[in-house]
Amino acid sequence: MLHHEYTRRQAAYEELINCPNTPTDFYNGIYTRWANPVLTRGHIPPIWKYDLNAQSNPFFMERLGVNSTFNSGAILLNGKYCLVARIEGTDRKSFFGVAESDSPTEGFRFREKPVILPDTCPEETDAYDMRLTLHEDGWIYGLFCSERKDPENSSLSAAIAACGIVRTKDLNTWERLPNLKTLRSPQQRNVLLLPEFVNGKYALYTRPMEGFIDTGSGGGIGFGLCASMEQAVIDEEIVTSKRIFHAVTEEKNGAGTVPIKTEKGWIHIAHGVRNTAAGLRYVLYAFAADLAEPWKVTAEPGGYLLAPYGNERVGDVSNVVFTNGAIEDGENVYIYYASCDTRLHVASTTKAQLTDYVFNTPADALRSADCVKQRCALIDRNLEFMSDQ
Ligand code: M1P
Repeated sequence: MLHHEYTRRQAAYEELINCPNTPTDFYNGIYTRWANPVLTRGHIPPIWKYDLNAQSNPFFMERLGVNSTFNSGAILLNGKYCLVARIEGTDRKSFFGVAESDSPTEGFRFREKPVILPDTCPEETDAYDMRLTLHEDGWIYGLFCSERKDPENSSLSAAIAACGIVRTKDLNTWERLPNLKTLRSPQQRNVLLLPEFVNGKYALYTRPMEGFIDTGSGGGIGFGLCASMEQAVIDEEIVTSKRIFHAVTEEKNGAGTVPIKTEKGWIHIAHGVRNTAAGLRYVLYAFAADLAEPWKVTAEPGGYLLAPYGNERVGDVSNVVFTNGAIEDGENVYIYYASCDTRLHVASTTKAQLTDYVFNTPADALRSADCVKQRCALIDRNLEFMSDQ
């Protein structure tokens, strides 16, 4: 017999999914923040967690709990806004689920079952943070972090991060390809594929790392070319957006959304990390890369684009915002960002706003004295302008 509690749980789930979203009054002129998260653990269908049978589950317990739904790849497919979310079970293992909606800001519902990736990598313990690229070769590629125990290190928490690669046409059937090999970097996370060939090759943004958490001598976001995605090998990685002392990227940074193509360049929304007395603080920042030579940064505004705000500050890994997916729909851009490795939000903007932000926001002046000069120059221009009115 179906457990009577199921009806209540299912009704609460439907109510959450059908809850309309509204823009908040947060203002910076760059993007609109939306009030409700687009994905939370409440968006997981009850059938994924409970045994519905009253006989085998008399207390209607969660048999396979879900802790969080966050860092999502994003793509517009057949008119649907699709998110390939990182879902973390209460057992700490992450897996992927496709949630889709007719709207970019609300109504996301997971497909019937989680994503089943071909299990070709027996040493892989965890898989997370997929970045989806609709490439001009016709495939949708998913690049994600494939994590395993470091067999050479006796510490129980020593892990190795590599870039796993899958491809699909429909987000239902997935082909697994061999992991990316970067000949000069022992570990990789936050790798993404540009949608277009560069010099006839696949172009990837990487994040050279010496350790699992610390990037060590890795100077920032890397860029490399490879001839094939079926045996993806990158020999040389050029550092693009660099880590900078006393900037939002001082501790580390990493590519985020698939770059947004504009007339003036590829616009990246990446993450930057700094250390604080309260631990690492993750924010989003933006930069532009040259269209023809996408390893060259052509503009990088100072400071962050988006930082944890209000309730976004608190969660499993507090003081973190992170993105690995945005959707372009004509002129509109929807940035899906997670807070505190716990839930997923959306911010909406336009290509024109992002272009203006990236190319007309002053670069980091790097020193307090110069930052004060920068700000006084703005005030002086405003005073002069207002006196002319
Ligand atoms: O916990 C914050 C983020 O930490 C990692 O990002 P990075 O490799 O830049 O440190 C990732 O594990 C990411 O999933 C997570 O959100």
